[in-house]
Amino acid sequence: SDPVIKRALVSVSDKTGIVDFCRELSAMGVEIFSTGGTLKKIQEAGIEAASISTITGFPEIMDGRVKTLHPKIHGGLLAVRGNEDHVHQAQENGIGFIDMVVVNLYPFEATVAKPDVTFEDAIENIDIGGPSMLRSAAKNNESVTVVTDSADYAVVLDEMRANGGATRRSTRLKLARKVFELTSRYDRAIADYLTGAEGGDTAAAADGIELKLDKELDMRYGENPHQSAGFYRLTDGGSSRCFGDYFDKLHGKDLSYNNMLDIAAATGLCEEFRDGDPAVVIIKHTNPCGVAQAGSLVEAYRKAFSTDTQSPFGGIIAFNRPLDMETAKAVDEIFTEILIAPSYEDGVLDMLMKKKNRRLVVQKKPLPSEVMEYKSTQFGMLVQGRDSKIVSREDLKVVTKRQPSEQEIDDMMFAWKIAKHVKSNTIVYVKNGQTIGVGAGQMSRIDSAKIARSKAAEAGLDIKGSAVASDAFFPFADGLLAAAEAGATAVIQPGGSIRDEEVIAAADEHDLAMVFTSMRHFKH
Ligand code: 93A
Repeated sequence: SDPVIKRALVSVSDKTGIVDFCRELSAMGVEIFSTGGTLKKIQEAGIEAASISTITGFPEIMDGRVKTLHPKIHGGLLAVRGNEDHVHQAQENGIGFIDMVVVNLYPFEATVAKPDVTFEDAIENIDIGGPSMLRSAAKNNESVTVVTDSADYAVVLDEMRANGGATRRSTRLKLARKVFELTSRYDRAIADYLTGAEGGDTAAAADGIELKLDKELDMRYGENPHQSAGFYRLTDGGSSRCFGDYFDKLHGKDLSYNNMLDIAAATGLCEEFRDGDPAVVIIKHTNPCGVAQAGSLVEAYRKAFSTDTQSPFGGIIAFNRPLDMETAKAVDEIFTEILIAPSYEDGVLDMLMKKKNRRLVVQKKPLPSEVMEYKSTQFGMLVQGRDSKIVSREDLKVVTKRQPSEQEIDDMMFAWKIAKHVKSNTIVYVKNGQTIGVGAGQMSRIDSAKIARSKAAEAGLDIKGSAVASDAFFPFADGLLAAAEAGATAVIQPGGSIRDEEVIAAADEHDLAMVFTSMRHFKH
């Protein structure tokens, strides 16, 4: 028969209706045990109740992180009443049965929905003891009644009154099912929040989050003078970021809207070379017009600049090393809008500050890699995780008869890192750690390839023996044949076209070495 409820454990964050419920339980002779805040509330209402500590013999410790996690609680909930061994062990260990659990959880979802929630705050609101009691009670639903929804208080009371102080089996089962539905939702919310905090599964993490924008910088205008604009600190879920967190502007006029986009493009690409040799990235209208890596910063600058000696005027340059005097003097030969470096060596700032309009920026720390990216349209907002992945040498799959040489692999890897940061369609030629030609943002891949090739010719750079990267697969052999004809000997591309076989055959025919990355890098 249904067990009469004699002892109840009550621990609720949402205290709605709890006083009335406990008053009725108490009137039916149920002994009530409770945690800190809940106990206070029901005792203040004049209802007889005892602290959980009278059961556990333990105080609430670690700021309440451990209050009900104790064998005297879980033994009392989980013991199978009809099992002699269980009953015997309970007696031996001074464990009294608990027949009812009334628990609702720390408001995790409400907490992380707050725009200014901190990560610590979110973590503290992960309830451990509550779900544990709910699960123990729900597992032992044959004997234990578990109530987690204040909407069920009245139903449970009615049933107890009609049933000699006991609930019915069907009700206990239904209540147990409710528990596991709640705890799985609860855990899902935690996992989603943590994914958001690490920037992973964006589709799940972005749902329901609130974005908060706080003006950080005024801007004279937007992309064009007739558009108003500003720069804002962005807070999304658990993370928050603004320009000043990562950069200091040491000199020059206010940064403009377009400057911000170019700084993002320059530093985003430069970070691909954070750990390697000295590297220089020259950006114009968010696309790289020259990138190089060399034994010294000045050499890297000269190589990057030689890719295209026209476009860098009014461009943005990022360095992966402290800016030294020799490089600074080379840079000073032309007008540059913005220089971005991790620091400036002695005397360099003074020299560079002579040009009033040139902005000098320090990047204080690496940019966050796993943040969500937002792009607004007139009809809503797109959200995606960052394209933070880059293939490693080990990921490259050689698909041609000819294996690439070490130099070709180096150049293909270098070209691939750059291609990721160029607007699609992208074709990048690279030789000896230097861009030879960049074709960006064309509607057809063939046109990007033509532009890359003609840029190389214009700059008088030898494209023969270069590596070429394509941000997405070559749909036909023609693009590849054009690259071979231009003089490329190695090709890096995602692969995955239905005509891959044709493309590979063409590569073999021209003695190219080609690798597939199985990852594309569209950039719109
Ligand atoms: O921090 S906990 O995970 N550790 C526990 O041992 C514990 N026991 C109950 N949270 C715990 N609770 C939760 O405390 C309950 O789930 C309930 O939400 C809350 C009620 O606390 P109070 O009675 O102090 O307001």
